[in-house]
Amino acid sequence: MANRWINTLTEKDVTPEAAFMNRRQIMGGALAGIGLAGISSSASAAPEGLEPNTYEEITSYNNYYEFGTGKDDPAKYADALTIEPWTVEIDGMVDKPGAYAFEDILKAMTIEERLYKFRCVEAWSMVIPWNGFELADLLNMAGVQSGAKYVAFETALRPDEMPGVAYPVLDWPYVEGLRLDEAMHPLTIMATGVYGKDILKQNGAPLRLVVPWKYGYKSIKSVVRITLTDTQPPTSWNKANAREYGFYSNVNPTVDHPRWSQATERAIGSGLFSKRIETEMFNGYEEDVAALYAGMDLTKDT
Ligand SMILES: Nc1nc2c(c(=O)[nH]1)N[C@H]1C(S)=C(S)[C@@H](COP(=O)(O)O)O[C@H]1N2
Ligand SMILES: [Mo]
Repeated sequence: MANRWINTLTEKDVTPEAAFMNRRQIMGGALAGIGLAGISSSASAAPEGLEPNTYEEITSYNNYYEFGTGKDDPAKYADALTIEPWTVEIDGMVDKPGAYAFEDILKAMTIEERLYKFRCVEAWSMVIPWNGFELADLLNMAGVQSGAKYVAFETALRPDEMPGVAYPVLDWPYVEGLRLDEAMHPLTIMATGVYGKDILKQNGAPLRLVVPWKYGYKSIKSVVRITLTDTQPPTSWNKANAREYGFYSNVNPTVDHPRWSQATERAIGSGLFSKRIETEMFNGYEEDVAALYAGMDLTKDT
C-alpha cells in the first residue's frame, strides 16, 4: 500500500515506530499531522499543495440524484431521508443472510480513517477523509459462499423522502455492483463518516460504498441491500447508457468518455482555486489494484 493517497508517509517520516505500525494505524495517521507531504514526487504528479477538501466542500458539492441532479440539491433536500432505524439486508450466496441493523454492524466493525482521492466520471475530484470499515469484514461476517462471484448493492428507494425519484433520470432504486475480488480488496470500504463526524445524508448516510480507484458513481450511497451472486449484476449508469458507462468503471486517463476527455480533472478547491490536474491510472491506486485486472484489455472492459 505505497499509494500516496492513503499512506502519505515519506521515507524520511518513517520512524522505527512507524515501521512497526500496521497498515490500519498508518492510514489512520494520514490526517493526524502527517498531511500530504511528498505528493509532488512522481512525473505526472498533481500540483503541490493539493490538500484534503474542506468539510464544507465535501458536504455541499454532491451527486445524489434521488434528491435532484443539481450539485447543491443533495445538501438542500437529503435531510428528509429517515436514517433511523436503518437495516442492511445481506442476502444471496451467504451463510448468514438476514436484515442486519446498522448499529449491530457498527458494533462488529473496526472504524478507520481513510484519506482517499475521489474521482467523478464528470472529471472533478476531491480528497476526502472518510471514516469507515472494510467491506471485506462485513462480507466475511455474513459468510461468503464459495460460488459467489459478484456483489450487488442497492440504495434505499423512498419516494416520500426523495424528490428526485419522481423523475425517470435513472431506473430507481440506484444499484451498483463489484466483482467479488474488488469487493474484498482492502481499499474498498463502507464509509460511515467524514472528518470524524457521522456521514451526512447528502454523502450517503448512514453508510455508503467507497471504491477509490473507480469513477464516483460506483460508490453507491445509503445502502439497504447487499447481495452475493454468481452473475454480474446490473448497474444504474450502465443500464442508463451502456455505451458511456461500463461495469468496471476504473478511472483511466487513456480512455475518454465519448463526450469528454478523461485525461485531466478539476481538483475541487485545492486551496484557493480549483486546479486542472492530470488524471492517474486507477486514480493513483495502480500499484494496489492493477493485479485485479491482469490479462484484461481495459480499453474494452471499461
Ligand atoms: N444512490 C446514489 N448513489 C450515488 C449517486 C447517486 O446519484 N445515487 N451518485 C454517485 C456519483 S455520480 C458520485 S460522483 C458520488 C458522489 O459522492 P459525494 O456526493 O459524497 O461526493 O456518489 C455516487 N453514489
Ligand atoms: Mo459521479
